[in-house]
Order: sequence, then structure tokens, then C-alpha cells
Amino acid sequence: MIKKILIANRGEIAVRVIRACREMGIASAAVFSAVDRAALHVSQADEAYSIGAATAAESYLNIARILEVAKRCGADAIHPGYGFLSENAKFARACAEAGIKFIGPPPSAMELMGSKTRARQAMQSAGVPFVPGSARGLSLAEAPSVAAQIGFPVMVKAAAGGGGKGMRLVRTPEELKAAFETAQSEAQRAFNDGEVYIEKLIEDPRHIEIQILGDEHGNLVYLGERECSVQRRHQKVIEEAPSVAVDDDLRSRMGQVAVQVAKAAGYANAGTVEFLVDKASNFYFLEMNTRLQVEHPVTELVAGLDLVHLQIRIASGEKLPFRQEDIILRGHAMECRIYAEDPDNNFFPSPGKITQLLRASGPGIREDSGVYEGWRVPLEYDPLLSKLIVYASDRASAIARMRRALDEYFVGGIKTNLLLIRRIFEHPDFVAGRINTGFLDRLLASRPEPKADENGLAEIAAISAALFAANSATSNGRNSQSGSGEKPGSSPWKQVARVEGLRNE
Ligand code: MV4
Repeated sequence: MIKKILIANRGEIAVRVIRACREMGIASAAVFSAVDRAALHVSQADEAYSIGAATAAESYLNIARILEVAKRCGADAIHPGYGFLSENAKFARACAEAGIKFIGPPPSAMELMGSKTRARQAMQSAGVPFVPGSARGLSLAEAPSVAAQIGFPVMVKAAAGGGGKGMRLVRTPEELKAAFETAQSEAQRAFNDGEVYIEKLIEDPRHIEIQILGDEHGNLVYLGERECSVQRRHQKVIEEAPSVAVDDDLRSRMGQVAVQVAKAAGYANAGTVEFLVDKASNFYFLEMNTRLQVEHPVTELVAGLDLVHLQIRIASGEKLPFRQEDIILRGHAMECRIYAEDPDNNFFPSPGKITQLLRASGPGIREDSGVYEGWRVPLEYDPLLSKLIVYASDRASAIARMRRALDEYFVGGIKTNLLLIRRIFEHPDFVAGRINTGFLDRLLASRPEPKADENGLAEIAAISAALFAANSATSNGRNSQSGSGEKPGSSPWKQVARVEGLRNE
């Protein structure tokens, strides 16, 4: 029986785990860095402990300090959240040695999946379809013949990589040598491991992943897919379940392969098997993430399950309370990641004080947030503020619901990506489900809608904003969505229409 869990994380995911603890009658212990003393997760936990200076290396990555706190406060388990130490096999082993249960997979599975070449070899033996290419690391001398055999274009990838680091696209034999050497040195620098291998390029793929869940008695199930193609530089922005590209037959084939992957890795607890899906609906194993993911809520909503509860029950030694045939996926869920960053300035992080925070609520809305009004967002960590998640009976209703929720949502004092998210939800390709991993780059390369008469409009909008501000006793104040608290707002069109009384939207 787990009685107290230390959460080795911060922000929305720490709050998410603390909530599960509270619901399960388990005590929660938070840890915090020097700049997180007043963070939301600290006030939500039953106990909280300082673990060091602001930089992650000195606090949320500080294995010795975190274990010392866990022992001192009597925690019997540690939940690592995502990021930080969540995929660190050394940390998982150190937990086991300290007699503290790591809520996650066995360290051996984490190690296997940490090496793309080792994972590919294991999957080859298990008969899992992976992207065609070399199963092992290559030398520069071997590269040309292997690439020629696979057929150009190819990808050169770091074995220790993930998230796009140490990855090079090679279109012709002439480009191979330079790309191979760059990938090698990038991998050496980033991961202290220069091993690289070659894969066939899958052109304009969708990124679709399968959630799996396994207990420590060998039972494994899949909980359907998440469509994660809307991303920029490997940072996801919108995720949904189900994917418009996956029908029942494809889902069950991908699900069975995902379970096969997990079985071959000796996996237990929650995990995600990533696939690339090409235009002809062929799917290829890409990598496995050995942690709870940011986008887990969309799966929770369509499956009607609480993944954190289940992680904790699995870590306590319980058997899965259902079999594959008991899993029913229903409805449609979508998630937006709200980041403190400035899309108009190269997505620069935008730390600072949140002077106003208006949230969305009502039917079908879930908000997983790590912030509050008056909180100063620190510069040191990932700029994710919160996740806005909707659930509805079908995709069109979920989009309508998300647009409504975005209308309600406002963050003042710092820049956010809320306007960009709104643009995505209004884009005809997104609405039609015509998305792949290039969608967001294409949208960003295209010009934003308001074109004609920008100057005159801005002026009128500024006047209208002032009128709304003067009338703030009756206004809900959400009319400015710019995040800067200065600009006239996301939708000057709408405000002008209101002021002039031309239309009633
Ligand atoms: C690929 C690919 C196309 N073909 N591999 C990017 C992150 C890394 N984990 C794998 N990635 C890719 N690997 C082959 N053989 C395209 C990508 C890719 C991508 C994958 C998932 C989500 C977003 C992406 C964006 C650009 C490229």
C-alpha cells in the first residue's frame, strides 16, 4: 500500500498528480526550487520541501537531494511526472535501491527505449513494423551503401536522440557525408554518444501515438490513439483523440503492435508508443516514451479512465481492473497547450507576472493548470502554463466547444500563444482534419488574416478597448486576448462591430 507520494516535478503535472493523491487518500509531498516557493503545486500538496537553486540541474534534476527528501518525509513512492527525471533509468534504479517505489516502468525498459538502435533491434526480433533502415549504429564508411540500399531521401538519426535532436534529412547521395558528420557531432555533444543510424524518410507523416497500460503481472492493454501532428519544432501544440486518420481496423492493428512493443520491452505502468503514419495509412514504430505524457488527458476523456490513479494502483502491485475488450472509446477530446511565449517574436519565452487570469469552464471543459493570477512565471523551466481540454460527442462539436472555451480564456501580463491556437481552430485544413507534421509550419508561413486597413482598425479597436475598460464594472474583461495587456486584442473585428452596433455576434 502506498501512503505517501513525493512528486518530483512542478507546474501543471505536479498539480495533476497531487489531485489524484487527494482523491485516493494518499498523502502528497511537493518539492520546489528557489523560484518556485510560491508555485501552485507547493500550496496544493500536503507537504512541500525546498530542494535547491533555480536551475533544474540543482533542483528538479537533483537525484541525491530528491531521494534525501523522500526518505526524510517518509514517502513510499515517487511520481516523476514528465520531463525532468521521468525517463532517467539511473533515477529509477536509485529509487529502488532506496526502497522507494518509482511510479513508472522498470529501469530496464527505460534503458532499452533510451537507445533507438537497441529499441529497433528488439522490435525487429519481435516482428514489429519499424521505419525501414539500419537496425544498428553505422560508421561513415558504411553509410553510403546502406543509404543507397534504403533509397533516398533518408534520415540520419542519433541513437540516443529523440525530439528531433541529432536528426538530418538527406535528399541526395552528395549530401550524405556532411549530414552524417553533423548528426554525429551534434549527438556527441548533446548526448555524449555519437552513434547514428539511417532510416528511410517518411514524407509528410502524421504523428500518431498509442497509449498503453500494463500491470506488473504481464497484462497489457491499449487505450486508443492520440493525433499529435500539430507541432512546431517538435513541441506539440494541439492533440486530439481519436485521430480522423484512424479507423477501427487501423486502431486495432496499431494497438496490437503497441502492446507487442511493450511486451518485448518487459514494460509495466503507463507508456506511449509513437508511430509515423504515411499517406497510404502505413504505420511505422518510431519510439516509445516511458512516462506519462503531457497529452494524457485526451485519452482519459475518451476512455473514461484516470491514468494517474491507474499508474498508482499498478505501482502498488494491483492487477489491471479491465481487459482489452472492456475498453470503450467514446466521443472526441482535444487539448491545447497554453505556453508563455511570443509567437510574434520567434516564440521567445515570456516569463513574468500573470496580472489577470480568466479561465474557461462549463460543459465539457477541463483545465489542467500550474499557474494562478498574481503568479510570476519563472524563466528557468518549460513555458507551459496550462492545458485547455474539451470533450464532446464528435470532432465538430469539440472544435466548437474549444473555440468557445478560447473565447472565455484570457491571460494578462505576459505573452501567450492563445491567438495562434485560435488561428489553428479557425483554419479550414485543421477543421477538415487535413493535418500532418508540416501543418503548423505551413500556417505560420502564411500571412495572418487581418490584412486590409490594419492601421485604421487598430485605432478604432484601441478606442473600443478603452471603452470596454472604462465599462469594466459590467464587463468580464476578456476582450483583449493579446496576452500583452496592451494590444487591442485578438479580434478587433468583433470589438469594432460591437462598438458600432453593426452586428450582434
Ligand atoms: C522521421 C520523420 C520522417 N521519416 N523519421 C522527429 C522527432 C523524432 N522523434 C522523429 N522525427 C521524425 N522522424 C523518418 N524516417 C519525421 C519526423 C518528424 C516528426 C515526427 C514526429 C512529430 C513531429 C515531427 C516533425 C518533423 C519531423
